[in-house]
Amino acid sequence: MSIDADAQPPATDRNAALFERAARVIPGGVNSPVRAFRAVGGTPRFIARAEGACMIDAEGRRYIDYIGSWGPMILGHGHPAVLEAVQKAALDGFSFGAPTEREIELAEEILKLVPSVEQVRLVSSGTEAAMSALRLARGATGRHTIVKFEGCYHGHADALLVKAGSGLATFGNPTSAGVPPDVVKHTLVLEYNNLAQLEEAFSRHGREMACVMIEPIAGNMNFVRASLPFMRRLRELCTAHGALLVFDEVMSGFRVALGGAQSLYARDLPGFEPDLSVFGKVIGGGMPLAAFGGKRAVMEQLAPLGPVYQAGTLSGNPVATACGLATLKEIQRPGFFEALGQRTRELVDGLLGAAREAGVPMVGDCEGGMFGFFFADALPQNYTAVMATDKERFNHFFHSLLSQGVYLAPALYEAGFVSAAHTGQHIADTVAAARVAFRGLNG
Ligand code: KE4
Repeated sequence: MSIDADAQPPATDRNAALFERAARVIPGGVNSPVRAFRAVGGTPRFIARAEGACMIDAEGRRYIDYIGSWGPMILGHGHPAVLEAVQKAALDGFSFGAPTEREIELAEEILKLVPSVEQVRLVSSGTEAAMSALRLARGATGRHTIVKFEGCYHGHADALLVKAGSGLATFGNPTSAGVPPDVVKHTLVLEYNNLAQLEEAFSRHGREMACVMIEPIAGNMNFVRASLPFMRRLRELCTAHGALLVFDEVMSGFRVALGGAQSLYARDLPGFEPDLSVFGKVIGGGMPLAAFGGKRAVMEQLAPLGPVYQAGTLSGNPVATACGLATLKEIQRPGFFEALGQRTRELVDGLLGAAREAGVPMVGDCEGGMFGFFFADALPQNYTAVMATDKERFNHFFHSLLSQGVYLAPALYEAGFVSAAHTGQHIADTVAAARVAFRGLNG
C-alpha cells in the first residue's frame, strides 16, 4: 500500500524535540503508554491546548479530536459552564481531606442517573475504582475467584493484568512483569461473547466466584458489544451462583447513553441490572475522578462501616467534583444524547461509505458518543477476531488522517469518541480526509 505513512514531522519539529526531551526524564516520554504511538509508529503530538472539538499541538497544528482524553471530554474542550464551575471551585479551595456537600451532590446525581446504584464511593481513577470494586466483591462474598474477559481492560491493578491461560476457561497468566503468578491464580479469563466457556466456567468454578467483571461495550477492543444472549445468560449464572456482576462502565458510562450501557441492556432485558458498577472519565469531565457503586448491602461492607478497606487522599476532590457535576448537568439537557448519537452515526456512516466507494473492506459500529471501526469484512465479536483485523491498513489510515489534521486513537484496539462540540463540518472534513487515505490504501 502506497500511503506515505511517513507523515511524520521533520526532526526539527517541536513535537520530535519535545519527545526526545521527554524521553530523557519520563519512561518512554509519556505518562501513559498508549500516548507514545508505539502501536502505530511515528512521533506523538505534544498538545499545547484544546478548544471545542479540536486540539492544537506544539507546532500550532490543529486536529479534529476523536480521542477526547479517551472519553472524558464529551462536551468538547473548554465548555464555558464547566470552566466556570472549576474556576469557582478552585477559588474556594483545592482539597480539604474532609467531606464536602458537592460530593453528596455528585453521588446523588449518579444514583439518579443509574438506578442500579444505591450507594457510591468516589475515587481518583478508573483503575482505583475497578480495583476497589474487585476487593469489595471478594470481601462481600468471602470468595476469591474472579472472572474477566480477554480484551477487556479494567485498569492496571495486579489481579486484573491477566491474559487467558493456555486453552479455554483457564486461570490467567500475568500480562505484566512484576505481577506474581500467585496474585492472578484466582483470575479466570474467558473469551468475550463465548457462551460455552461461560457455562463451563460457572459449572466448574461457580461456587467460589466472587464476581465477573465485564466491559458491557468493550472499548478496549475498539468497539465490541456483548450480545444479548450472552449478557442475559451471564446475569442468570451470576445470580444462580451468588457471584456479583460488575459492569466496568469507566468508558461506556454516561458516554453511550445517559444511564450508561446498563440502561441499554435494561431496555432489551427487562429488569436487567449489574450488582456493582465502575465509572470514570465522563464523571470527572477531564479531571481525576472515578467511582464505584451498587447495592447498599454490598457497599456498606466498605470501611468505615464494614470490613473492606478502601481510601484516598484526593477521593471526591472539590475541584474534580465541580468539573464532573457541571459535565453531568450538561449531558442531561433535553436532546443531548440524541444529537450526539446522530453526529457519531454520521461519522461512522461517512467513513464506511468512503471505504465502500474505494473498495476498502471496513466495518464499524457506534453507540451514543462512542464509535469503533475495523479494516475487516465483519464486526469482530472477541479479542482474537479484533487482533486479526488489518493492522497495517489501520496504521496507514491513522497516519494519513493525522497528517490531514484528524486525530484518531493511535491503536486499532482503542475506541473513538465524538463530543457535543463536533459539528457537521468536522465530520465532513474527516470523511474527506478518509477519502484521501483510501485512495492511498488502494494505490
Ligand atoms: P484509568 O485508571 O486510566 O482512569 O481507568 C482505567 C480503565 C478502566 N476501565 C476501562 C473500561 C478503561 O477503558 C480504563 C482506561 N481506558 C484507557 C483507554 N483504553 C485509558 C487511556 C490510557 O490508558 O492512557
